[in-house]
Amino acid sequence: MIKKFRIGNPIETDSVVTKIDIENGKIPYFETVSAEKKLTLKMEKSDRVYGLGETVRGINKRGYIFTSNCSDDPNHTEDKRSLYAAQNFFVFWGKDKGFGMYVDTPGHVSFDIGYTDKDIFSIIFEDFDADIYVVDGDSIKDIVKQFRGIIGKSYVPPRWAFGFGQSRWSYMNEQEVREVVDNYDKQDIPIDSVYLDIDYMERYKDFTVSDERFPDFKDFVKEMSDKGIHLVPIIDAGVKIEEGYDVYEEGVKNDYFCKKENGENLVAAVWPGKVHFPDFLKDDARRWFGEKYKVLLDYGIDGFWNDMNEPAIFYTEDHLKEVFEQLKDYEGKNLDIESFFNMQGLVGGLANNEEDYRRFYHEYKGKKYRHDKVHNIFGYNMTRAAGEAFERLSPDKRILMFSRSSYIGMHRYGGVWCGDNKSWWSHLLLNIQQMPALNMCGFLYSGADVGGFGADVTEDLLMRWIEFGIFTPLFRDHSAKGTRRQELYRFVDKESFKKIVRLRYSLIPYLYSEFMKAVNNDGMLFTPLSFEYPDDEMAYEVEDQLLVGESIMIAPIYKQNASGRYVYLPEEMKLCRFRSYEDYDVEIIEKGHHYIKADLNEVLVFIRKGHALPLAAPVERTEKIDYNGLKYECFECDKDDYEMYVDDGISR
Ligand code: MIG
Repeated sequence: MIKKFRIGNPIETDSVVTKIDIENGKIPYFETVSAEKKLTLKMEKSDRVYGLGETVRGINKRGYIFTSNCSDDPNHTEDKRSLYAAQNFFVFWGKDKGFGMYVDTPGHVSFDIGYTDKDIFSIIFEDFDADIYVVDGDSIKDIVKQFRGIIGKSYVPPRWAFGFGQSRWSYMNEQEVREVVDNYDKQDIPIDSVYLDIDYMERYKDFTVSDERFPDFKDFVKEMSDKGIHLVPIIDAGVKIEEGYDVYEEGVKNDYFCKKENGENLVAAVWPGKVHFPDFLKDDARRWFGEKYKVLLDYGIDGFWNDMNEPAIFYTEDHLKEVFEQLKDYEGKNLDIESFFNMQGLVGGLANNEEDYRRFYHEYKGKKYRHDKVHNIFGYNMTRAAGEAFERLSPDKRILMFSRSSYIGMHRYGGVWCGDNKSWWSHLLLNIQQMPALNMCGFLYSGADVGGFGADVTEDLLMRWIEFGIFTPLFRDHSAKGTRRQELYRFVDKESFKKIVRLRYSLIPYLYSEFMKAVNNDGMLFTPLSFEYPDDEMAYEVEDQLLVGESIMIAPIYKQNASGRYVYLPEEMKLCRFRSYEDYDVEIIEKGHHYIKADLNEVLVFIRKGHALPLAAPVERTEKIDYNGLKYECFECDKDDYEMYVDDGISR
C-alpha cells in the first residue's frame, strides 16, 4: 500500500507515473518538525536502512549522512555525502516497523541516518517542499516492488550492451580503436563495444566528429559494425559557444539555453571552453536536443553515454571575473596562513561552485526556477531528452544509453555508470555495495568503471574486478587519461582474462533473462542476502555477497593477495569454482560460515537449492550466443525448473 503526503509546494519531477491522491493526515513513522524543515524518527538498535541509490559506504546506510546534491566529484571517499546521483528512495526495516519512503524533491535533501545522533534518523530539507510516498509492505522485496510499480518500468538496453565494452579517455583516432579491437580478437577475448570519449569530437563540440581523427566516420562505423563492434560515443551537457556551430546557433536563436537573472544566456565553461547549457527542463529545448542525437544515429551509431550532466562547471564567466578582481587584493602582499589559503580557495573554488548554481534559471512547466531548486533533475532530463527522441528516431531498435547524473524517473530512459571511481580495492567493494541500492531505485542497467577510472590499476585488482564485473549488466573497462593502460590484453595473464570474460558470455542468457524478469516484475537483479532471507539474523550482517537473479549467490574477492575469503551461506548451496566455462569444480557446501579458497583466476558462484544456472558456450560477440546449446548447472532440480526469458534482444 502506498500513500502520498505533501509538504509545502513541491516542484513536480515526473518521477512517479501512477496518479496517487494526496492524504490529509500527518506523515506516518516520522515526526514533522516544520520549524527546522525536517522529519525525524527514533531508531531502535535493530533498525536498518537500505537504498538511496548510488552513494558511498555499505549496504545498510545507517550511521552516516547522505545529501542528494548531484556532484561532479571524482574522489569517492567515505567522507563524501554526495556523488553524482539523487535517488531518494529508502527502506526502513526493523523489528517493530518496516516501510519504504520516497522523498520526491528536485532540490537538496539530506538523510542523516544516525550521524548527528546515532539513534535518530532525520530527513533535512533545504526547502520544505516535497511529495512523500510511504510504502507499507510485508517484506523489503515487496516494498521495493510496490515502489517500482509507481515509477514506471526500467530502461531496457539492446542485448549487445551486455557484452564486454572497452573504453579509455580517449582513443584518439580510428587507428587506435582498430588496434583495440584487433588485440581483443587476437587474444580471443570477447568484446562487443568500444567507447569514444571526448576526443572523437571536433574541439569537444557535441554532435560533431573530428575530420582529422575520424575522417570517414560513416565508413568506420560500418567497418566496426561488420566486425560486430558497436562504437559508443560520449555526449556532454555543455554546448560550445562558437559562431557557425549549428547546435550553438539554433540554441541561441530559439532560446533553448539556460538564462541568468537578466535574461542573458549563462556562460559557463567545460571542455570546449565557454559553453551554454541547454535547458533540458524546457519541453521544446529537450525535444530539440534529443533530435540532435540523430546526427550520430545517421552514422550508424546505436549507443551513447551522457556525461558532465550534474552539470559539471569549470567556472562561470561572471564568477571568474569576480575572482580576478578579488585576486588583486593579494598582489604584492606577504601572504600568511590565512590569506594564502583564502587566495587559494578563490581559485580552487571556481569549479562546481554552489554559488554558480544560483546564477541561472530554467523554464520548467511554464514557470521560472533558479537552478539550485531543480538541480537534481538536470541530468535526468538530459537523458530523458535522448530517451524520448530515440523512441521517435529509432522506433524499432533499442539504443544504448546511460548517464552519469541521475534522479529517479531517469531509470525509464537510460542506465547509469558510477562515474570516476579509482583503481582501489575499496572501490571494488563499493561497486559491489552500490548495485542493490541502484536496483531498488529502478536503475537496473548499471555498473562501475571496471578496474577503476582514476589511479593506476594492478593486474590482480583488474582480475578480481573483472570477476565481479562479469555479473553487472554494464560491463565496461574504462580508465582516465594519464593512468596506466587498462586494456586486458596488456597484462601478463591474458589467458585468465580471456577465460573469465568468456565466462561472462556464457552467463549472458541467464543475466539477460534475470535482468528482463527484474524489469517486467519490478524486481531487483542484485539482492542483499537480508532481502532474500529475512528470518536469518546473520544475513543482515553480510555486506559483500549478493544474490544475482533467482539462481545464484556471488561472493566476490575484493582484497589484495587473498587466496580465498569467508563466505556465509544462508542455506546449503552448490559451489561452482569457475576458472572457465569448461574448467570448474563443484562442491556442496552446507549452511553457515566457511573459508572458501579461490585463486586469482577463480570465480565463486553458489547455486541455490532448487535452482538452475544456464550456461552458453562462450563466443566472441553477444550476437553469436547459441541459445540452443545451453548447458545447465543444477542443484537438486533440473533444467526445466528454470524459466528463461528470451527475446530478439533488439526490438522495443
Ligand atoms: O571530468 O570525458 O566520468 O568517464 O572519461 C572528466 C572525460 C570528464 C568524466 C567521466 C569520464 C570521462 C571523462 N569525463
